[in-house]
Amino acid sequence: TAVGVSRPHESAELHVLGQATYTDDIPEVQGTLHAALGLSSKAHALIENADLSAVRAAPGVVAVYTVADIPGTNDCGPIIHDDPILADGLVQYVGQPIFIVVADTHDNARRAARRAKIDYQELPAILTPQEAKAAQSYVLPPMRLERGDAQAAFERAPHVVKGKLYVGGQEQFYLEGQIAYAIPKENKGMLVQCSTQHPSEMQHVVAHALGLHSHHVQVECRRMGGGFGGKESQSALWAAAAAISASKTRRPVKLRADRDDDMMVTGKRHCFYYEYEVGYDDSGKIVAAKVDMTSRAGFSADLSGPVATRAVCHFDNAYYLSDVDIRAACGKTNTQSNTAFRGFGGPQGAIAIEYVIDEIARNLGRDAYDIRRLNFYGKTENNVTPYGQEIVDNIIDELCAELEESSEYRARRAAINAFNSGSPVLKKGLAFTPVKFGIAFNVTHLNQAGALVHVYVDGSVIVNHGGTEMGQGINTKVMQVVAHELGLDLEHVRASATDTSKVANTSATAASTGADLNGKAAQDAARQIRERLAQFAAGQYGGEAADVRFFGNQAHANGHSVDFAELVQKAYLARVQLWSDGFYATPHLHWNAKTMNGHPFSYYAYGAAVAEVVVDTLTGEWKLLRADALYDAGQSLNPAIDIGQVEGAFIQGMGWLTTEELWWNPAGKLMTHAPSTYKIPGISDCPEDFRVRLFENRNVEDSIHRSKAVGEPPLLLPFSVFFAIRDAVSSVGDHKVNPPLNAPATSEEILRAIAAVEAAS
Ligand code: MTE
Ligand code: LUZ
Ligand code: MOS
Repeated sequence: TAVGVSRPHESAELHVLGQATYTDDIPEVQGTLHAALGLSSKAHALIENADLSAVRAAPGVVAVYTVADIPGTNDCGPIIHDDPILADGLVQYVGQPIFIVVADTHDNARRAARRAKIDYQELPAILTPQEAKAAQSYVLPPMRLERGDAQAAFERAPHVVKGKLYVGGQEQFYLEGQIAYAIPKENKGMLVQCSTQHPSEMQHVVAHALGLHSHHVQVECRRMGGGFGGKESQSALWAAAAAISASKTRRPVKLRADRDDDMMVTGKRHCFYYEYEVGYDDSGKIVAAKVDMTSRAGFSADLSGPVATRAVCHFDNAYYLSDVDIRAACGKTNTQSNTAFRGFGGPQGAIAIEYVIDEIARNLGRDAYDIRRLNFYGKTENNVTPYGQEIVDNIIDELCAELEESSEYRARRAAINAFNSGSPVLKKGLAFTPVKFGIAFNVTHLNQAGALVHVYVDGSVIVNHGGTEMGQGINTKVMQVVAHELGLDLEHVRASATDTSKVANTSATAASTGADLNGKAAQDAARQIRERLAQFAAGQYGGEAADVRFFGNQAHANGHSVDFAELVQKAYLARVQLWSDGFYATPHLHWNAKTMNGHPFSYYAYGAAVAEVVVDTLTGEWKLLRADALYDAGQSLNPAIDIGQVEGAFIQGMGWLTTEELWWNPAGKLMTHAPSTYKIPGISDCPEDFRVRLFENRNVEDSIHRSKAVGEPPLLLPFSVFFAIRDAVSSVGDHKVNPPLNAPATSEEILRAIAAVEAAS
């Protein structure tokens, strides 16, 4: 069997040999030009005059384009069309593209872009979610989900905890930056090779920008060097700018962002500001919850609406909240337009309730893990989410029990208490946090996928599907599914680049659904070919088509075993169709956006983690000593890849909550726009003792081979690191004071929290 077994990533060897082709590695067509973007230096201003003569006169410059040169629509926004490709008289953040310069080389284009002389008339700028909330400045109408009667429940609640929290954003920091290479083709055609999670959206945006139809535009992506959500919608600007330039010059044009431009121009994970109020009883059971979240959406809507919806639908995390009032608003700010990032609002929703539970535990003098368990969803009662979905696959108790034991949580808690009582400067902390994550696009119609499987006459197989490879291993998994369906070893199957001319109208590879959706679509295609071959084999060897089996690179029919390649050869001569399309649409999904009620998720993925840290209370430095993570991948299609996903997400989420700090200066310029000032985790930040395992489970939903998605949910596992740090800080005050710790918990933030605890003790 090809599924359910660990297989190396299909490109692993190419990756390590440096032979995997990324967009910038594609051999350039003769005559290729290079573009760069001219960016706004003001956060909010009217452009009074743009003098681009020095740009035009710069060495190597071939052309300069502004909004007036766009043949079609000046828009690269998904869903809501409020994202100009080039600023049209108004700039709304520092870094907003104003013009495109096309030159003979990449360096000449970048040097020329800096020569612009632009006069601005500055306008007042809003930079933070708090300011946006105060000014009621939103990119979309605020949303609200209510269940029960939170107000009445508060009046009955024996205790109430109330507070504010700020959780910062995060740069995707894909290793391969944004890039697009546009090549004009005959008869208005345009080929765009780009690094994108969403080739179909790039096709639509480019077609509109050029005033063409979708059939004029072909978008291809072999692979990305990471996307992490940052190339779901925001690869569009680069694709459009390259295509506009190629269309005007009638020459191939490549636009490759350098890291600083990439970080200045593109959106990131939304930071969130919360005001919360939660009522609980003497045992620590939550009886009422109210939260008001405001995200920093940036200057336009982009995907902020669905991100906020997912935040609302993950505020419960793994907990039954009977009476709730959950509000979310997308603050319009004069900053980059924030976008998808692994978890897509889910982490931002769930961390708020975890923060509150942490406080309830401290207020009651109890272990936070015990308060968490007390509030878990039930199996047959207390099992309906605030948005009305019944949870039918709850395994959080079993999963946590297993991790509690394997991590030796209780014994280590006692050991840490003993250590801390004898250690005045170094303080250890421990935390156990659970995850429940809903799987499906919360926008129902996006839950569809297509695939195309070709069996060639020599018996080799190629699969093309609508998903994109960003390192997560979707191609490997889809190849495994196809190989399994046809009874072949994996090396007989190859995956081709994602291409809008092969599978049409695809969804973004996002919401962790890539393998779920495209795996099912590819299975559907392969199944049809297998059924035709079975029919043919039954005709050749007798017996029923339904009894023909495919395994071991052979077909087994009525006592005969025939090599797959031989059967294929014969079937071809008999004019049997040896290729097929396939399609899949996730069943049972519905959602009412007005009432925020329905069945938005196909199933839930679960997990839990335990983290142990040591904090130096004099410097704020800390270290993750040990992390244990247990994740429910259902019947994993490929355990090795899934464990890699959990490890990567854990470290990435840890970076978000600890060291990765985005900082805008008072004029609204992002100052942390390079790795010199923006600290992502390095290998030395990974715990020496890192124990990641998959929980034995089977999806109750009919997912592809009963597996579960893995891409995003493990990003929530390092909540355990954040709360372990908070635990260590809280030991400074004998766990009697709730440390006011915002994220990221940088060393400075940790020192501030320690000072606050000391002052209150
Ligand atoms: N893993 C790698 N190596 N690189 C990535 O860019 N993106 C993540 C996750 N894992 C990403 C990754 C995100 S944001 C998503 S939504 C999923 O992969 C998408 O892929 P899948 O749906 O096929 O799991
Ligand atoms: N919903 C979601 C979405 O849950 N995840 C996504 O990545 C997404 N992208 C676009 C629209 N809705
Ligand atoms: Mo992932 S944030 O859904 O691309």
